[in-house]
Amino acid sequence: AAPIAQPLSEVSTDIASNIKYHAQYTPHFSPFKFEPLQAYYAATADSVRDRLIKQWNDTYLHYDKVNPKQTYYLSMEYLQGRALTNAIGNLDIHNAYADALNKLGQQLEEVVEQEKDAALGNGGLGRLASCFLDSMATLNLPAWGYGLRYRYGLFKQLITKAGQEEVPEDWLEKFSPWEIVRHDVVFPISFFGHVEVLPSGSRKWVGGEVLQALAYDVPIPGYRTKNTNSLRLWEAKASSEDFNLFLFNDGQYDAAAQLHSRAQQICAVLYPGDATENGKLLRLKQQFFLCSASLQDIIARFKEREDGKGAHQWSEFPKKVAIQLNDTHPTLTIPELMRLLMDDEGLGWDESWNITTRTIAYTNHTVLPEALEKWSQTVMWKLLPRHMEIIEEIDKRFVATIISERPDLENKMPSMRILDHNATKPVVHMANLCVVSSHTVNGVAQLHSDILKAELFADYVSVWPTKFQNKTNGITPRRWIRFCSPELSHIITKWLKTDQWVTNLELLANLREFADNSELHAEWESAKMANKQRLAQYILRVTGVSIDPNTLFDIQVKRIHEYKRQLLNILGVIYRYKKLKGMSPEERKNTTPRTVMIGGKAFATYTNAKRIVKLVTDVGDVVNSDPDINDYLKVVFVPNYNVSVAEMLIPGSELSQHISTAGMEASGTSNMKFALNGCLIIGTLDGANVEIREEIGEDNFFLFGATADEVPQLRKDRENGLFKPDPRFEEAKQFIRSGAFGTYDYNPLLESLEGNSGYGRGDYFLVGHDFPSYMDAQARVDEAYKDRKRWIKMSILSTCGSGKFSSDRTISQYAKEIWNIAECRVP
Ligand code: 26R
Repeated sequence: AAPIAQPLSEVSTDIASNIKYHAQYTPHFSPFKFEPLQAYYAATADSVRDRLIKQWNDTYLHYDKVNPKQTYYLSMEYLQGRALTNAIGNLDIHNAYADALNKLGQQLEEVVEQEKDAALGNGGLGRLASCFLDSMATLNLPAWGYGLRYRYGLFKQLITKAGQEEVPEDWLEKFSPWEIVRHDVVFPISFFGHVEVLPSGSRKWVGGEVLQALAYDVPIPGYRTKNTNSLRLWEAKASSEDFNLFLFNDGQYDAAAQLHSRAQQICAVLYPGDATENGKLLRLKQQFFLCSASLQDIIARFKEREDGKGAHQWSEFPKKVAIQLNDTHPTLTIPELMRLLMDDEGLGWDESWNITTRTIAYTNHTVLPEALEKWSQTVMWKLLPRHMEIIEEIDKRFVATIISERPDLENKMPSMRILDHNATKPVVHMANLCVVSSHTVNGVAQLHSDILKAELFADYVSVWPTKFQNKTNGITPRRWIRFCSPELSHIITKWLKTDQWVTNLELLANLREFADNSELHAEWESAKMANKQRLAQYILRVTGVSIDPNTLFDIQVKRIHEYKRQLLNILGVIYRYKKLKGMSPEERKNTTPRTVMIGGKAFATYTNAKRIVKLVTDVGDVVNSDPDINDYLKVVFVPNYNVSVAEMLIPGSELSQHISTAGMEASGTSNMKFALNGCLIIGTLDGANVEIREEIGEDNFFLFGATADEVPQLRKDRENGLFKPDPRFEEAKQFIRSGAFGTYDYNPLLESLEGNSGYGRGDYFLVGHDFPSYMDAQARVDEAYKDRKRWIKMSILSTCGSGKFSSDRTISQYAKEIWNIAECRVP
């Protein structure tokens, strides 16, 4: 029977005393130097953790008893952000915690701010993994995440006079209250060594360097359900036997602890720079560490659940285990599973191959050639000799099968096979290994999946026509509207007369019937205004720039990359500035005042991306201090864009830019977050934009630019000298050259837009081609914004059309169409 609901005041009194208990008996800070907010953050988190641990144990026991098929999501990245608001929101105890903290003289909002973001990811791929975890738990799916516990996640971005500077972001400085170290979950991980042939003829990988993988579990609560899944993060350690006491006592401290320091390197940083051979080796070690530890854990659990006495049937494995590879980063799962089955469990090749291919599925997240992983065979032979043998065998058998069954494809073999011998440097094509060894391969938006089938994987499609699927990305509506914009959420709930939309996002469509209702308009506008004011205060605090909430808030936030075309955005701003300068004060009054915000991190060694950051800040300095223009245009670079900053920016946005060169952005996911929050999109027909536009209606989307199928011809035309630049484009570039934004050398950036071809030249990303249609679309934005009623209606319709983009929908499709797993609800 359901327990009788306790009144809020009683619950919050219990919580308050629980928080006080933790402040006293789980102290993380000296009681003599009591720092209230840190202390309260820790105590509050510890008290939430008690509830999570209870649910999490119940969930584990339930899965153990039912023994359902379970999914394991393997990812080198998770961009979790903060956990507190999400945890109390999902546990449905937000108000009680706010109340309890009040009783203790604290503000929940302030306590929440004390938590550092867990930024164990770079961008879209990592944040997608985190949204998926939320949906898997919410849908009561037996599905866990596996990843690495990086000591330092994504760097912190400082903006100085010189542009972007990177410093380590110490998310574990004070410890994380959300992780639970599992001293009972440890597996050995080997590197290097050699392969021995045993008298039986079977092969064994021996010797080398052996480290230990230690598990840290982060509980992942579902929304309003008991199911609480795990994100298991591995940390690398050396064992005490590897500590040489003799050397240490001899004063040779470094030598004494050599393996300990090597172990520390493995999880030291997210994505170690791979420009050097050392860096490449470390990244490969990280990848193998994740794959090997996770597989040993999965296999141990499979054996345990099957009967625990060694009577398990290996043929059952694919019926109990689904493994999803988040891009090619965990590809080594494939040869490692083969090795464990053959060398440790004694199965033959065919049986092992059958199990492996029925277990593993692969998601592709990019078609950019520079992001397709290729590992040097030499490095792989050294680090993982047995795995290279297995990869060679997979390659050999694949080639043999194709030659015998599809002789027509013989001339395609060089691009289809896994090993590339022709290159001066022989490499392993990880994507090819994934395609050959997985039962299913998917792209992340319809257009992207179509491009995979038509281009990157076209030859495989003719061999395995049913292997390729689409799973359009999604985002969790809990974090990305319910918790980050309570104002808008309450309005939605009020008009829909239910809060079911939080787990059934398609219900948002029912708001359409009120799209013209003036009462809703007034409420909608005031919620948006409150969010804009909150954002303005934040911008003032972190940049010192004061922005006016009555202007159009125009935002582009994402990793800085030439294909994402922040350069197009800022060139448009520069042109707008120049036009405003040339207007009379009267003429200016007829323009739509805008605040343009751009944010995102540039990879530390990506020079052109850093130049773009510098250009945006320089333009901002000039425009914001120009008294003629100030009221009509401001330009802000938002520093250190991360999940928490996104939670502040997105609810306060009115226009957001998703303007990549068509065909290059696999999906995009922030586009979904903005649209859900009633923000209009200016964008190209790229990635998920295509589907967003379909859902919210073409009238509510500011479209411009070349389409993906036009791009190759446009590039050819350009090479043949057929490109005629628009005078507005020339004017904007000339304005930079004139020194209007300072003396920094922008020539390399400008040169990338000039010429007809060549590396870093020839405008590969078609900024010049799309510039005129972009400016036209911006003019349509200005017009639409002047008509308040029309704009608010469009904003409401954006939210109404966002139902498809819940990660609950995405994950349900993975569960049904790829994993073949079902709900396993904790009673
Ligand atoms: C191997 C290394 C060079 C590397 C390449 C690329 C490491 C990390 C990446 C990240 C890429 C794969 C990524 O984040 N892709 C993004 O995935 C999102 C989720 O599917 C998409 O929305 C987004 O369009 C895509 O760029």
